[in-house]
Amino acid sequence: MDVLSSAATPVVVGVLNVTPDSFSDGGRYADIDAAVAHGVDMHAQGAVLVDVGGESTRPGADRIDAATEERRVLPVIRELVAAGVPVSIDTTRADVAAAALATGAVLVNDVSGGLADPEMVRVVAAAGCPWVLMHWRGHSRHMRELATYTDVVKEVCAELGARVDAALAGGVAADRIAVDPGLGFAKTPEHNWRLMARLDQVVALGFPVLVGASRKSYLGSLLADGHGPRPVGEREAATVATTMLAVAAGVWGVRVHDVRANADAIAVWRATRAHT
Ligand code: PMM
Repeated sequence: MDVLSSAATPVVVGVLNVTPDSFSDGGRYADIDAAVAHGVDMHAQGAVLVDVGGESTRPGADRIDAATEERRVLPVIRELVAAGVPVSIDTTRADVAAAALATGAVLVNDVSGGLADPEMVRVVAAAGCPWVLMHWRGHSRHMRELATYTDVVKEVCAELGARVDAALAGGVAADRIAVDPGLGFAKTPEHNWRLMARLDQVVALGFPVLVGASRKSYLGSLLADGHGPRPVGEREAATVATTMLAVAAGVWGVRVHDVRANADAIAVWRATRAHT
C-alpha cells in the first residue's frame, strides 16, 4: 500500500519549490529553514505529500546542473522526513530521484514522464515507488514552440499512454503509476482549457490522475484586467475552482500551493458526495 492506493482520495499534494526562480513562489523557500517550516505547515493543513522541487520549470527557464539540484532539495527532504512529513521529489533526473529516494522521499514526480532521462525508469522500477508521469514535450526553454496539437485531449492521452507503456516495459508495476496532463507545459491557454474540460478522458486512461493548475498563467490571463494578467498571488479563488472541477472529473489529486484552501474545497465536495 502507498499513497496512490491507500489515501482517501482526492488528495492534496503541496508544492514546495526550493528554487530562486519558480513562477509562483520563486525565492520564497530558497532558505532551508523556511522551506522545511512551510512543508511542515502544508502537511499539517492536509497535504498527503509535500512535493519538493529544485529546478524551475517555468516556460523559458534555463536548466541547472544535477549537483545544484541535489544541493537544493536533499537537505530539505532530509529534514521534512525527520519531521514525519511524506515527501515526493519533483525532478526529471534519475540521479536526483535516486538520491531523494535514498533520503526518504516516497514518490517520484517526473514532469517529463520519463522522457528527459532514460535512466529514470530503472531507478523507479528498482525502488518500487510510485511514479507520476506528466505529459511533456520538451524542456522549458523550448516548450512554447512545442504547443501544437490538432486535438489536444486525444494527443495528450495518446502520449501519456505511450509513457505508461514505456514504464510498464521497463518493469514498473501498473499500480505504481499515476498520470498528469501537464497543464501549462507545451500548452497554450486554449489547450489548458480543453484539457480541463475533458479531464474525464485523462481519468479514463485508468490510472490515478494528478492535476497541477495551481496559480498557472492561464488563470492569470483569464482574470486579466487593464493592468495585465492577475498577479500570481491573487489566483487562489480560480485555483480552488479548478480543484472542484478536477475532483468532479474523478482525479486522484491536485498539486497546489495553498493547501488549506484546496483541502477545504475538497472537504465540501466529500461532504456533498456523502449526502447524495
Ligand atoms: N507543474 C509544475 C511543476 N511540477 N508536477 C506535476 N505533476 N504537475 C504539474 O502540473 C507541475 C509539476 C510547475 O508549477 P510550479 O512552478 O507551481 O511548481
